Amino acid sequence: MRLIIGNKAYSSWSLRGWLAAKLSGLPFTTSVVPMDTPEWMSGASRTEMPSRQVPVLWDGPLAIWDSMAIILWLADKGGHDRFWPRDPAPRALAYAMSAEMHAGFQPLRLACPMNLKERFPDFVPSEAVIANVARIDALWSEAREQHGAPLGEPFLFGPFSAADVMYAPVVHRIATYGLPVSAVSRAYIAAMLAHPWMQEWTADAKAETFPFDRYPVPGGVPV
Ligand SMILES: N[C@@H](CCC(=O)N[C@@H](CS)C(=O)NCC(=O)O)C(=O)O
Repeated sequence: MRLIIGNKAYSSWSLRGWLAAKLSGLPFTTSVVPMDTPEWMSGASRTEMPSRQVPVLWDGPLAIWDSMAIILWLADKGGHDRFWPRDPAPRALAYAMSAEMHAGFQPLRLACPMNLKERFPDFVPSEAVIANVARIDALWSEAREQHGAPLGEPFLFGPFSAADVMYAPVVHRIATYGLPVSAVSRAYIAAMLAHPWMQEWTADAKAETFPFDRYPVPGGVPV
């Protein structure tokens, strides 16, 4: 399989696709297509992207685009239990909160783009961003307290799962913009940032040299 992604420093949906591929345990190669180059803007570098977006997974002749479809495909192929909790109560919550992330939280996504090259120590969140973060904090706390912590593992539902894949860029956003969350969520963020796949992605992101200024948030400090 071949996964096509955008800039690791900035493409939050690409991070989800890549983490899903890692979680599948299946062999895959990764092609990074730099975003916002003249080739990207003209579409010349996006001929293998049916929706003209990243991520796209090519499995032989089949294209699977969109992070949620990639999770579904890889869970079919790599084993459902690798991706989702088996018991009904945690599985219901994992499905619902992953879908809520995939479809929502626009204020947070617009105001706080994923950026692995900078931090924003003086960032002042709007009320809408605070409300998004409070909702995410409540979801994370429910997952951790009712399902993750009792299993003795640090991720939302215990072992690293598709729900962690879906929220991974939010972990970065909260850390990058210093957004306020509970102690339970802070511990979850620390566990996520220490995960070897997150560390591998971040190291690659920091080494990227592609020019990119789509998200000009003021006050950035290089990290
Ligand atoms: N719903 C899609 C969203 C994918 C998406 O918005 N990808 C962005 C990059 S993070 C993209 O390719 N945008 C097209 C563009 O920048 O022109 C998914 O879940 O994968």
